[in-house]
Amino acid sequence: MGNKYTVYKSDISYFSGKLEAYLRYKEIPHTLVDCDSKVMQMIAGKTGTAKMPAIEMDSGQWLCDTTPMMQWLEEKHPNPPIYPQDPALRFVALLIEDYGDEWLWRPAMWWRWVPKTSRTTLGRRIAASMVSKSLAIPLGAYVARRQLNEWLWKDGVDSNNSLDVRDMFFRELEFLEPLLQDQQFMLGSHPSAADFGYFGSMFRHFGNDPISAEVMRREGPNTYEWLARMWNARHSKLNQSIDWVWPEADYWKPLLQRIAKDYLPYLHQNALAFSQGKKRFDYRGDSLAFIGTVTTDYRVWCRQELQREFSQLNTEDQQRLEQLFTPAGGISSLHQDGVIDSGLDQHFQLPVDPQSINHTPTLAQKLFGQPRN
Ligand SMILES: N[C@@H](CCC(=O)N[C@@H](CS)C(=O)NCC(=O)O)C(=O)O
Repeated sequence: MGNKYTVYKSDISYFSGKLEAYLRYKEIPHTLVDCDSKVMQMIAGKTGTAKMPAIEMDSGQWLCDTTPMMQWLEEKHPNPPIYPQDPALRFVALLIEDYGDEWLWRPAMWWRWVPKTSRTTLGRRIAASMVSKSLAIPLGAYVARRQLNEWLWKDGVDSNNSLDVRDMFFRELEFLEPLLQDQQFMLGSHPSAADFGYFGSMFRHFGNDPISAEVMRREGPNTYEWLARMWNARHSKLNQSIDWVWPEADYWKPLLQRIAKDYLPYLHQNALAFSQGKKRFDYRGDSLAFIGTVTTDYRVWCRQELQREFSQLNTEDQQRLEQLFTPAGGISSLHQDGVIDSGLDQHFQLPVDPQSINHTPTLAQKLFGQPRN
């Protein structure tokens, strides 16, 4: 009998690493297919977007975008759950997953594309896998330039904040080290959505790319060990009963603060810019500013999802969350200006039926891809 899921991925892709670790942990049978540019076009035709990872199912339906994908898969393969049963802790897990996915993207791009050794290596590797080995050198230079511009220089990173973006990685290691020295996984004895959210950047970027991997080995040995633990985690090898831990230990403070004072304000400012029809906006947070950063509809949807989750909690659980975050600056930015609709609810309804997709890529998309996560 064939496998039920065909996973289109790349071994240097942030979100492919996240999804693959999830499937491995849950021991969900799947077949892996490496993406090249033809496969990417095929995915775009089936799902509407040239993005990986994507899953094709025997039914002919597709799954895309790792956060909704994992929620969908959890319904089909519920044991063991990656979302804690405690509704307030489930919210924390989802919030951290989102933070890992979206907030760590920028420093991951910095460490891959700014240091020259990394830029050259990764540019060639992508060009070779996407197009052809014989074109790796010239095309690699083009790929590197595209990534540098698209994700950094044209997205709010400049000479004023470039080193702050670099240092976001160090701040993460400072937070993760005591936590991962203390426990096996971020929220306790088993991997949760929070671990998978962090895994994308940590495994396929920071722990993989030539310069940042060395930094991690030196400055973040517990994090380095956790990467291997996550990659090799199989639920059948772990204890049946799960011990989840409420994130109140002192070492959580830096992350809770960044979420309260940087990430949630970013989501709010992005959503506000979206509602005003602005293609770019000046993000100003507690420790960072991104002037002229690109407004993304996907992150408006992420915020809407978090608001939806929060609104479904009972008053007591909402209060527990408010109390957890109060010393870190509070979560009022999650609620500020209410729900701003991304209009993407329908788009993220899974599974995707390719019959319903009418994808006609522009010439620019055909030539240069579709860079937006
Ligand atoms: N929100 C999506 C993001 C997927 C994504 O951004 N994938 C990147 C690779 S890690 C991609 O395919 N980018 C295509 C491009 O840059 O053209 C998810 O969670 O899967």
